[in-house]
Amino acid sequence: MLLKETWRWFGPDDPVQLQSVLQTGASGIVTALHHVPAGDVWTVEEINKRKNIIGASGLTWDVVESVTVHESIKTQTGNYHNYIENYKQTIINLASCGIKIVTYNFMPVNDWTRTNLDYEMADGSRALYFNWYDLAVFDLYILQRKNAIESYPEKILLEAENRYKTYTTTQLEQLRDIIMFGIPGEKKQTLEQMRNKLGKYADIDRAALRESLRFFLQEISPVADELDIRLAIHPDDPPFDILGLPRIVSSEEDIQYILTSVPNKSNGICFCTGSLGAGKHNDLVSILRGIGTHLHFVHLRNTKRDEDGNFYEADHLNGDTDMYEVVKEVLATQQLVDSPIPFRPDHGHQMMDDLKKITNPGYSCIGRMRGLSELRGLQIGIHRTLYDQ
Ligand code: DNO
Repeated sequence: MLLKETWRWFGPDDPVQLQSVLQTGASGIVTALHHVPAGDVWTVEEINKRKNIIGASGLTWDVVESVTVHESIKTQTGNYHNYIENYKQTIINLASCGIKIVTYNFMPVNDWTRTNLDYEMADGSRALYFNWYDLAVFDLYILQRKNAIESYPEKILLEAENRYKTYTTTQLEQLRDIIMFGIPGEKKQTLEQMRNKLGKYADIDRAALRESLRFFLQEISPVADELDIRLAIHPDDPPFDILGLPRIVSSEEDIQYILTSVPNKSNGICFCTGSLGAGKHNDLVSILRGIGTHLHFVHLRNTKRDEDGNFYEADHLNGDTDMYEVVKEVLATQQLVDSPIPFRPDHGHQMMDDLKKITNPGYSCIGRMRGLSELRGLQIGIHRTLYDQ
C-alpha cells in the first residue's frame, strides 16, 4: 500500500486554490480552522463548512494541522483544565465529521522559527533559512530578553553585535517580523505578548514541560482512542532550544519518552523530516524505527546545515537527509497498517512565476509541486521494487 499524497491548504484565503491542488495530483487536504482563536472549541458547524468547501472541489479533508495547544496547557497555569476540556470537545467534533488525524505541537511561545524567508538559492529560487547570529540579534537587541546573553557562545555574541551595528532600522523590523511570522491566517503576536509569554516560562524547565505534555496526553488520548482519532505531535522546528525555552520534541529520546509515557494507540507522531533533520544529533531512520506504527502523518522536506548549525531548506531530494532511506522506511511502516498514512511535501522553494506572487512562506505552489512530484516518483519506485511484485 502506498502513502496518501496530501497538500497543506490554509483555507479560502490561501493564494493557492483548491483547483490548483487538484492539478498537483494530491488527493487529500491538510488544513485547520485558523480563524478560530487558540483554545476555543471548533464547532461541528464550522468544521462542516470547511469540509464542504474542500469536498466540492473533489478533494477530501484528511488531516488537521493543527489544533493549537493553548499556552496555559503548556505552562499548567490559569484555566488550563478548561482548555483541555475544549480540546477534547474539538476532537470529538472533528471525529463526528469524519476527520480523524489531528496534528499539534508543543513548542513554547513561538511555532516554527526562521530568520530569512527569501534566502536566494543558486538557481534563483528562494528558500527559508535559519541563522544563529540573526536569532541572537533578535533575542539580544530587539526582544531584549532577560539573561539572553547566557544562551549564546562568545562567537555568536560578537557576530550578533557586529550585525546589529550594521543593520538598518528596516532590516531589524524585517527580522522581527520574520521570526514572529507564525502561521498564515492566525493572529500575529506582538513583542510585548511574546515577552509576557516568555515570562511564564521562567520556572519551567525541560522536566516541567515534559510533565505538562504527559498530563495533556494522558487526558486526551483515551478520548482519541474511543473516537479512532490519530494524534500526531509535530517536532520542534528547529529541533533545539531557542530563546531560552526548553524544547521537548527534538530528538529520538524525546519521541520515545512521548510514546512510552502515554502508550495509548492514538498517541502518535507527525514525522517531519525538515524539522528533525535540521538537528545533527538526529538519525531519521532510527527515529522512524522507534516510532513504528505510531507514525500518523509525514512531512517530507530537506535541509542543508553548515558547520555552525545554520541551515536552509534544500530541494526535497537533495539535502542532509537521505530521502530515499526515509521514504523506504516510511513505506516499510505503511505495509504494517491498514489505511494509507498521509504525507505532504512540506514547504518548497518560491520559484518561476511564484516569485512574482505574494505567497505564504514555504507554501507557494510550484516549489511544493516539484517536491511532490519528486517524492511521488521516489515512493512509486521503491514500492514497485519492494512490495508490488
Ligand atoms: C511550518 C509547519 C508548522 C507546523 C506546526 C504543527 O511550516 O511545519 O507550522 O504546521 O508546527 O503544529
